[in-house]
Order: sequence, then C-alpha cells, then structure tokens
Amino acid sequence: MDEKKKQRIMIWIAVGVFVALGIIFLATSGNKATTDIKESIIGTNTEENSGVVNTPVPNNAEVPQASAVSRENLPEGTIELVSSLTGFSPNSFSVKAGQKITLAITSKDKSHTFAFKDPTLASVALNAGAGQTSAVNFIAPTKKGEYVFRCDLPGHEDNGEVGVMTVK
Ligand SMILES: [Cu+2]
Repeated sequence: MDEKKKQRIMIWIAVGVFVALGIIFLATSGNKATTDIKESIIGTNTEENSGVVNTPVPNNAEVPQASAVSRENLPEGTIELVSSLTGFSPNSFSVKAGQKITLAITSKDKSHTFAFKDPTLASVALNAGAGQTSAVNFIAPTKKGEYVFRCDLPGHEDNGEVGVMTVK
C-alpha cells in the first residue's frame, strides 16, 4: 500500500469519526430539547396547570362552579376525599386558619356533593358525578374550630356521608 492510499484511508476514518460524533451530539441535544418541551408542557403540578379554579373566601355569598378535573393534575398538598354512599374517606382533615386550600372529592360510586353546614362557608360547594373528581380552592376561615361538612343529597348524610374540617 503506498503512502497516498494510507493517507486517503486515514482521512476517511477521520471524517467517519467526525460524522459519528456529530450524530451523537445531535441525538443527545435533540433528546434534551424534547425533555425541556415535555417539562414545559407537563411541568410539576401547580395551581396554574391543575384546572382548579375559583378561590371563594368565607362569608362570600357567591357560589362558584367547582371544576371537574383530572386527579393526576391536582396541585401538591390538595386535600383529597373519596365520596361514596357509605361516607367520606377520610372523613376529617385539618387546615390552618386563613390558609389557601385546594379541596377535591372523587366519587367512587354515584353522584355526590360536598358542602359545609356553616353558612360562612356556603361558597365552598363541590359535586362530582360517578367516577369523577371535582376540586375547588378556598380560603380557610380565620376562626378556629370544627366545621362539619356533608353530602347534601337526600339521605346521604344520614347514611354517614358527613365529616369534620378542623381549623387550627
Ligand atoms: Cu352523597
């Protein structure tokens, strides 16, 4: 093999390595870009992308429409209750006075509602159809104590669909 041929082979090997490195670089940066896009679309669960709307405050007469949401999108720290014909699970939870709360109910069987008995919290109202999740944001009362909630559909409270929110 003469020197010229050797040189040509060396050049082709160099070009091959260069192209391979280029492909690896593009593939890696491409993956990173995809991840970035995914993260910007999906993100972490925050209030902004949860689909939960409305933040009624105590003594607010306006009853907002609770939003039907996907359970997976609920923001971190959401108080999640499962409603069924036999009751809420859990049937009690605690919040801090004046704290902003995201509350969600998921119905296991039939349609259910969530409503406080205390009229100052009349604006916090949820209803979820069978298998659905419904959520609302609200500001916890500044008055500490126990606030009874229940499903206000006929007969449901009598069947045990009742619970207590403690404001600490
Ligand atoms: Cu019910």
